[in-house]
Amino acid sequence: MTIFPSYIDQQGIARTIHPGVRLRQLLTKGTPAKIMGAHDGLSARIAADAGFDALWASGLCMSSALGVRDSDEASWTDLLAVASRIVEATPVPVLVDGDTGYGNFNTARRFARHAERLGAAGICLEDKVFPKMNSFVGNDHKLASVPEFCGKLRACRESLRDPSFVVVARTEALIAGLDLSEALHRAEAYRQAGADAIFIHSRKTTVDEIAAFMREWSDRLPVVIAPTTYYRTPQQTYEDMGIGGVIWANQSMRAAVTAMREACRLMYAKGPTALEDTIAPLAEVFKLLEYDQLAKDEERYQL
Ligand code: SPV
Ligand code: MG
Repeated sequence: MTIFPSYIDQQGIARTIHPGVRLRQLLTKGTPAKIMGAHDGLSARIAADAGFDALWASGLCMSSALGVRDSDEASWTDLLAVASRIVEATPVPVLVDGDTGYGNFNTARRFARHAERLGAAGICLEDKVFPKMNSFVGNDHKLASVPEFCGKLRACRESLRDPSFVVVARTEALIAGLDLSEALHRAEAYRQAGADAIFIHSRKTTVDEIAAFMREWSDRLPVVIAPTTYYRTPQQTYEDMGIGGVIWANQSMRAAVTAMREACRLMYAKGPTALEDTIAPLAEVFKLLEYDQLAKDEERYQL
């Protein structure tokens, strides 16, 4: 993985022109990057405020926020509109979930170019066939052929203008019930096709198959994971395994579902007094969205 030029400021923060450069640094810094799922501008702000290194514009969570299923029901323009709000909300680099690339190499590369233009740090494409289904739903996860998916990756790489824009190749081999050797074979083919990092996905409740993958993979390219089902794994384990980034893909959206459901239940049953003390005061919302900065800017610019 190539690191592009940048400088480190006095706080030790890498300042770069393109967010792709920052994401590359995060994935190669030696401790796993902490990457939080976001589904809109507000969840992006909250995650960045909490200190996360990067954001995952999650297909599942953006679809859920749009009220549709994570099975390519939302169009890619729908999803990129949301991703652009996520990018705009914070200075933190955003990795956009590109699902399968919405068809063939041609739709995938248009998606990649649009994501690049809206200021994302990178995209992640997965080796399933369109339309895909969320990896945790059912057992019918058909994979694209290796040559077909490599063609998609090469088409993206060759149509992107910014060489620092990150292309993550995600293999769903383990999700599809295939074995470790197939996952490794695919990851190596995707590396040779120009991927900058590999996302190895698993829905086991332990980290074992990821650990087995990492032992064989070594450090050929940075690896990202999403421990949705094996969340109990101690954080140190990921570092010991040499993981580049841990994506907490959907916890924020699920937290929002629980909170909104409970608020609606209480409002309906008892009225607003039942929850006023437990919900964020408007002052907190205004602080989060920097209303005070707008007031200062008005003094400066609204003459
Ligand atoms: C997503 O967040 O949309 C993902 C990760 O692709 S997962 O839902 O874990 O498959
Ligand atoms: Mg997804």
